[in-house]
Amino acid sequence: MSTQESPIELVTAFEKDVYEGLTTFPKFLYSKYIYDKTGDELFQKIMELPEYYLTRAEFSILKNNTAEIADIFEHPLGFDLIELGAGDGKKTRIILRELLERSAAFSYIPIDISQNSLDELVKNLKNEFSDLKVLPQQGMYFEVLEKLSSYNRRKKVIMVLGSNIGNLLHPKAISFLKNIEQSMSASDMLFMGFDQKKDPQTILNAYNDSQGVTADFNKNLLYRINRELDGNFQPEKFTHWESYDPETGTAKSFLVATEAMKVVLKKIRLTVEFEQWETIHTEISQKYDDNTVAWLAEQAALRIEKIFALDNKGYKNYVFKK
Ligand code: AVI
Repeated sequence: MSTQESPIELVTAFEKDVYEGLTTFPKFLYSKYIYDKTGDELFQKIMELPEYYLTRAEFSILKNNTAEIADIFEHPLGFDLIELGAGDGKKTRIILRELLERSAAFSYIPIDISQNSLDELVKNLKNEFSDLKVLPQQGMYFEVLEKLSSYNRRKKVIMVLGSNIGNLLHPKAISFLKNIEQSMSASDMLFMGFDQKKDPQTILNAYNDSQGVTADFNKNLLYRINRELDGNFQPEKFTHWESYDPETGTAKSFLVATEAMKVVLKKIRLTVEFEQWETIHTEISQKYDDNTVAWLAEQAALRIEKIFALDNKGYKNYVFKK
């Protein structure tokens, strides 16, 4: 149950989405809103956790196949390496170093919604690689991709690491891939990481770590609503809950109200009522197998050209062309 005391105009996308999510049954919030400054920092911590195998698995794949990946990326007329959701670029550095050592003609174009993370990334890269041409682009993936495709520049290699696509339900993942496909020409390629189905317990542990960092990350949604929408959520009254369905490969995160309560979001004049054990669904982290990735690719008119994997890592990087 929720009430809005008097109509108020919802201005930002955050306000609209929070309003919609908390007035719908069952309640939900979009995981993209976890990533403010605090959320970014918590995600950095997650990537260091012993249980969060994804980052290390992808790092090993890039490390063990660096030369072959660089061969696939390179083009005699040069190319643009465009990374969507660049983050801290820790894994990308492996490829950048190899390309620079080969004196490959390329520019690195990291795209991120957060100007802060871009500034930080560029500063660090400039320190480490003085010869690297970095052309950061702040914005939403799709807008920036559209802009880049209209330049009609040289070969584009689009990179999406970290199984970021897994935070999208299949229909949205397909639109994401379709959008990328539309920005590609025949010589362009897409290099993307997909976390794979594996022992269900390993997946549950990765999203419910023993130090509670993932719980804090999930609850950052409530802290952010408190900060930005003048809310009075008591995050300690919510439990972080993870589920994994080994049939569909979908890991789901929830925040569960441990008691009945009323929460007021003053800025959007909304009162939200929770019953005891009512849920807010906050995130999906989809796990894949080759058939599912092939199906997604087909839906987006892409074809798989090559798969990079390491034994027992349960993670794969795919090269797609159109
Ligand atoms: C960014 N994304 C791919 C992470 C994932 O694995 O779904 C976000 C995350 N959520 C909880 N832990 C990490």
